[in-house]
Amino acid sequence: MDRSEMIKKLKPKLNEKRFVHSIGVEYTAASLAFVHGADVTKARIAGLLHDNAKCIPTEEKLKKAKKFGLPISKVEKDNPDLLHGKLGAYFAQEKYGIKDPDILSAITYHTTGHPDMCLMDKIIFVSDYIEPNRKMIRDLTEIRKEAYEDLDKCIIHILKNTLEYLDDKNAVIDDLTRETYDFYCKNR
Ligand code: DGI
Ligand code: FE
Ligand code: FE
Repeated sequence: MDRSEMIKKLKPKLNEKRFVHSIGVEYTAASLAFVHGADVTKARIAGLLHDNAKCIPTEEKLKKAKKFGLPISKVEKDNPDLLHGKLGAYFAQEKYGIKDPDILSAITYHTTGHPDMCLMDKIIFVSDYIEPNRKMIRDLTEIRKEAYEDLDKCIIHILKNTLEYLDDKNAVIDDLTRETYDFYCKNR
């Protein structure tokens, strides 16, 4: 499937803001792939498709994940929006014909990250946070700079701020989010 076909399929699944964000992640992922030596074409596809399941209503996410036999943790059951990565990877495979494991993994883990990410996982995780249409959040200028200079430092910074943000909101923190943070702090 070429890019214009993917866009034709993707656009009606998203609202305007989410579509604009997805294009932003596509190009940000391409620029990070230039700098860090990853496959630019794969980075663009993963970026474009990463949130393809984001706009499915919350309870529908849970229903669909069950229907497709995807693994669902307790935290995901209680916060089904967290499932949009796993569901997105499922649809990438089934609806967009993506077979590449790097692309599917990057989509799966883009919200929480996971310990010991491969380069493509890191690029999508970071692009999602720094793309130009994101509203300015704390440290974003510095985090954007780190993305091009020191990817692991950037990941730690993003996770630190996300954990603080979730803590302030008293949101339940997914095990993977904390495990990812601990892993990258330990491995510096
Ligand atoms: O889908 P996007 O908005 O582009 O970005 P995303 O996939 O990173 O999702 C961001 C949301 O996910 C944000 O509201 C914070 C939330 N989130 C990230 N990690 C966790 C989390 N929510 C909970 N409850 N637990 C987490 O560990
Ligand atoms: Fe997302
Ligand atoms: Fe996103």
